Amino acid sequence: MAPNPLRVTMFAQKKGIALDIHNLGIDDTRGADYRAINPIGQVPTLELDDGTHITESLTICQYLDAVSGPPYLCGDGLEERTRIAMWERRAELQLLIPAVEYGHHSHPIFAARLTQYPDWAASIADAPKAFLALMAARLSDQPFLAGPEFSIADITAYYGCRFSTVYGLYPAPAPAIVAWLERVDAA
Ligand SMILES: N[C@@H](CCC(=O)N[C@@H](CS)C(=O)NCC(=O)O)C(=O)O
Repeated sequence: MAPNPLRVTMFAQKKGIALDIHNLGIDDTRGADYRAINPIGQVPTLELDDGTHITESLTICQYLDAVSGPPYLCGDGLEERTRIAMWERRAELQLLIPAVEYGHHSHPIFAARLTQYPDWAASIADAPKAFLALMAARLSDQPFLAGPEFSIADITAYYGCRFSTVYGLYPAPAPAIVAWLERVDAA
């Protein structure tokens, strides 16, 4: 259900990589057992066959991309990698994080889990819509966020868009965004 594990799950699916997925409950990440694996207490974590743990969703995706074959969703070659990294970072900072943080600081489901600051939520409420407007303009003359190829930038933006909708920040998606969501689903 959480956006960062969903990013990794979609990335693996699109690459055709089978992961053995263990879903954790919302309180499991706070336990000592999980903290021994990821001291930050967040999901996702990738466990390799040799017991190595890799955390941070983007890092996990970059690892999966590097150890699997093409198409390389983090890019192939300097120009493509740089362009995709730029748009992925923009999508994370301008869209996914504001949408998720808005939810954390406004939705009742998180009230018992963290100290909510509604003013903070209100101050970032317009960011996702602004980035999605920029995206809609870009997507009117190219198929995917970073350019002609489907990439990790689309996956990050996809969940930013979905969670913006869930939290009521983007109730009426632009036609170019609706068409792009369908392209991402089909990629
Ligand atoms: N930078 C981390 C962020 C991970 C993150 O925020 N995970 C959330 C779920 S989407 C989480 O574990 N929240 C539980 C908590 O913070 O206690 C990543 O991309 O892997």
